[in-house]
Amino acid sequence: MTTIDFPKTLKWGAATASYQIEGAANEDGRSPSIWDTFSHAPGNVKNGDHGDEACNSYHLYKEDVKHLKNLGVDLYRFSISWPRVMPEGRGELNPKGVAYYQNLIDELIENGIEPMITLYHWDLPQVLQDKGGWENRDTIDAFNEYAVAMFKEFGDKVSKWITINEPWCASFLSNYLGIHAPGKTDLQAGVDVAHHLMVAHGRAVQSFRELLPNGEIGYAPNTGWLEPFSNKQEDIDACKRGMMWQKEWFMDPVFKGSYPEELITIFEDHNAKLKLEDGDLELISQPIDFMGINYYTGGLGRYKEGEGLFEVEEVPLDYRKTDIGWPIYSDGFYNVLTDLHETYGDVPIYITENGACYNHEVEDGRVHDKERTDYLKQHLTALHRAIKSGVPIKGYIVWSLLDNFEWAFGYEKRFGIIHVNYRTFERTPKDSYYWYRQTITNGWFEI
Ligand code: JJW
Repeated sequence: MTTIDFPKTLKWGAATASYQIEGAANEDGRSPSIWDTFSHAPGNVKNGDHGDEACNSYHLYKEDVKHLKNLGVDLYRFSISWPRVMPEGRGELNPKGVAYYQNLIDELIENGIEPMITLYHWDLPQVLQDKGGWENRDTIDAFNEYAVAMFKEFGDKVSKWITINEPWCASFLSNYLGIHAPGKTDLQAGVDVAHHLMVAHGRAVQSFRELLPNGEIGYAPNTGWLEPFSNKQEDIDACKRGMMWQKEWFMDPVFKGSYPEELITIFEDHNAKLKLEDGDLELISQPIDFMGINYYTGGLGRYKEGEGLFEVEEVPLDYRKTDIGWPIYSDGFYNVLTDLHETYGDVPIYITENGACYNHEVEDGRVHDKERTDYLKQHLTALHRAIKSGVPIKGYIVWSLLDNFEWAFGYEKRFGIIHVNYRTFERTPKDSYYWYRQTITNGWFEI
């Protein structure tokens, strides 16, 4: 038996995002987001699923907060729906939309749970997409207007803020690979959106410093881990390029004030240009208070001539996979964290997402999701090793509190520690919820 114990100061949390849980898509003055448009267009989302009702958390938030309270978390990470609070994309606030988040925040604080707000978790107002979305630099100004309005509305009660969630997904997965909204397949669009998201991040950080000098702000990039299949230099280099796309491309500008030259060249070889304007890198590289890391999966990679942009292929060895098909690779989590610490120094880190997809259903009022608990144990063990290595980990936030709308996979893929019945909206805490509660209470577990 080994005891895996955590510092008393480590914050525990659970996360969700607006479009994935709220529903009430057409209520109280919310305007459509790019995800409403994308999910309602045939062929984009499994089974034609969309977020019109989702988990109905817009109406059931008090019940969700009860579950958070019972779970014993310190933090609840949720996102604000930009088109709910600012239906025109900029300008006027929608009082009913603002009231929803005001009520949610009050309910959390009354129950001793600290809110952590994500400003952009992919639900761009469609009215802004109609003007070019994140490809248009004007969207940077619109985001700043929205962010400033939120800092003013909620900054007296909320001190932890995240600008952008998973910029790689919101740019390349959405505009180059075409898998997420708005569903484009244009590398130049991917490169433009990636850069504008990072400038928008920097602009919002700048505004935050003026308005809320005592608060904490960061962003939440996602990265997997590619381990070289062999020690051949070509495999090592291929994995490095693959990692750069998710990791260095979105972290070097923030922590070093530059983009990786090697990738700029590869993009140029594919006729996509990084368009930098004066002052962009200064904005992006402003000091932040923490880095959020979203980690789910990893595996082995090797060089393959002509494979994708970076000539790297994943090697399918027989790692166990979660129900979404992602290999379980907890050593990669440890490697990501120690690597970030070595590369970027002592920036405080919150694990803003980590969790597993398993599609267990309710049996006699219980959900026996042992596989999810096993996944969490493995990844928390890797986290423990990173903490012991001196990586400044401040918190761990599980994805997700609830089963929810898993983007292009729809409702079929369940990441919650609480089961949701999508007909009745009934919530049923899973076995992993009770395991996580015990771990939070104890501050340790045994393996
Ligand atoms: C798809 C890669 C093809 C979310 C994907 C890559 C395909 C070459 C989970 N994180 O729901 C999906 N999630 O909202 C944010 N993270 O396709 C939160 N990443 O390559 C969760 C990554 C993801 C993905 C999904």
